[in-house]
Amino acid sequence: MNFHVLTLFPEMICQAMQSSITGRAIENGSITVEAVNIRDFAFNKHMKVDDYPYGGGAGMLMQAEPVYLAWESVRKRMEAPCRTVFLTPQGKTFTQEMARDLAQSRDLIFLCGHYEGIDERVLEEIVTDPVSIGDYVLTGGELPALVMMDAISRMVPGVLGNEESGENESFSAGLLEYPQYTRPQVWHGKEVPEVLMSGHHGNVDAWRREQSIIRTLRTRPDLLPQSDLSNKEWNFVRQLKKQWKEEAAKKNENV
Ligand code: 6GU
Repeated sequence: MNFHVLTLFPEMICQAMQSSITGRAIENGSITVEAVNIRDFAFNKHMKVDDYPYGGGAGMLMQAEPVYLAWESVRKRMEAPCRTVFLTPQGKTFTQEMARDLAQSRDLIFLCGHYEGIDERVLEEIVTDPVSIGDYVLTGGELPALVMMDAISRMVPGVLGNEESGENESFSAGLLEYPQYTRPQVWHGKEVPEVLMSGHHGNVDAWRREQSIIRTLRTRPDLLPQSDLSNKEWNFVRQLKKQWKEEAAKKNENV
């Protein structure tokens, strides 16, 4: 998997990608990361790449030509047409499913905007996938591009160890991850749940599954309809809801 990032802050991309698991993936050749500085494609002596918006309004826009030339410098080295992701709050919200889909490509181009945006005409010509990472506003597309490359890298063979699979985690079964514990057995007076010390794998698996359901119902109930719950587990969910409702009512009586 080859990532090509068009940005005004190439050092931000390289620094972050060279750390931790993505850093190891670069070293073992599973992924490559190329950061292309859009400013290198400025066509004036001041290296200026932004200008005022026609029609007025706050802030500056990135001009079409430097962005196009930067993109073209990457694209011309490629045999096949290549997906170009534009990081923008106006895009489709990034999901695990999109990560899985994008991980099928051999090359991906990411275009990071800055200032108040980019001239629409170049976006029309080069962008295949406008993507947002959530409903909040950031100062630029670099952090979102890093978020996406991290999530996509995990799906690439050879990036994670053999034991961990990119799919065998929180979102794959549609449930949140269960709580985990390591030594010591008692910390700040809190004991590790006894079932985990029992050595009974069946009971451990059942407890973990139950904890996943409890957590998901508590913080992300919206995920449950798309999860793989059995009829018995749905009954457990109904029982939990009833129990929590009663507990909340009792608490209200006391105030
Ligand atoms: Cl992709 N860009 C910016 N600037 N802000 C965002 C975003 C992207 N996704 C969420 N907020």
